[in-house]
Amino acid sequence: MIVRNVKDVIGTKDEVKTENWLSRRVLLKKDGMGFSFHETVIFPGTETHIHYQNHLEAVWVVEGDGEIETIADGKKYKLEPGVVYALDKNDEHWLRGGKAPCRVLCVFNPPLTGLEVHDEKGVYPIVEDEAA
Ligand code: 9YT
Repeated sequence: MIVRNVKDVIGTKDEVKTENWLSRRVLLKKDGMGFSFHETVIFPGTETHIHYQNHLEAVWVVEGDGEIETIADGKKYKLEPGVVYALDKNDEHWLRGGKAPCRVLCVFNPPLTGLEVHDEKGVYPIVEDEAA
């Protein structure tokens, strides 16, 4: 059995920070679960273009606020605690931080190795090596 505390990920290579968000990757591909599991904080007032062409992601909002807008149809969805969204069609979207830091729990299938940061098209590449 694997038992971890997110506190032990903070400040390690598995805490990935960008200008718009930070991601604490608590379970990764190397853990053999078939998915990865992260705590992500989206910073207030930020806007991130995301298009996970190689991954499915589900997101559970636990704190703060924000918005997503699906690019294909321009629909906007308010993010607040309790909201869950699933990018079941690899949906391209804008992710916007609100007034308070938005803390979410995310699952990725296939699992991230831990190295991934969005490229200029908002995509995470498939990483084949086991460097994580
Ligand atoms: C909600 C979302 O996709 N935020 C970007 C970071 C991502 N969740 C990650 O890499 O953990």
